[in-house]
Amino acid sequence: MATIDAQDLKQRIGRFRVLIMGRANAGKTTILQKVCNTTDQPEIYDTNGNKIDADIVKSSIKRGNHDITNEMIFKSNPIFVFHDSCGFEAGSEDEFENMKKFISERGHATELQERIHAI
Ligand SMILES: Nc1nc2c(ncn2[C@@H]2O[C@H](COP(=O)(O)OP(=O)(O)OP(=O)(O)O)[C@@H](O)[C@H]2O)c(=O)[nH]1
Ligand SMILES: [Mg+2]
Repeated sequence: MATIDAQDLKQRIGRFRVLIMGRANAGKTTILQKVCNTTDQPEIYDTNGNKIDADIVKSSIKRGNHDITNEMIFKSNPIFVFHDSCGFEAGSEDEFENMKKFISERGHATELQERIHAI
């Protein structure tokens, strides 16, 4: 069996992109903090790389406008890029459709950097 050197893979991929899904308050952010070995809150960026005020995101989650395309990054470990999907349990069809669209687009993205590597 061929082995892939983790360092080579890291070089090729550049950023390892992960989608995390789970109901509100499930412990998603906590798991991501553990993965990145940090207790920091993540920084959030839109698809154009513009930083988003975390308070704005929080209030928009409450309004149900959470954007799956936003990127969450922990400063201590910027190789991991996280996408947070939440809100299906509230019965939001839109959230669910957005998630499916996101996965089908990013699962096949030709740019390795854009592609989702794990869910
Ligand atoms: N007992 C216990 N509590 C946990 C565990 N993981 C997280 N928590 C707690 O559960 C609460 C929610 O954790 P978060 O990581 O913020 O959950 P989340 O899924 O990101 O929440 P939202 O972003 O609001 O949907 C926090 O108070 C955590 O400290 C766990 O494994 N066991
Ligand atoms: Mg969270």
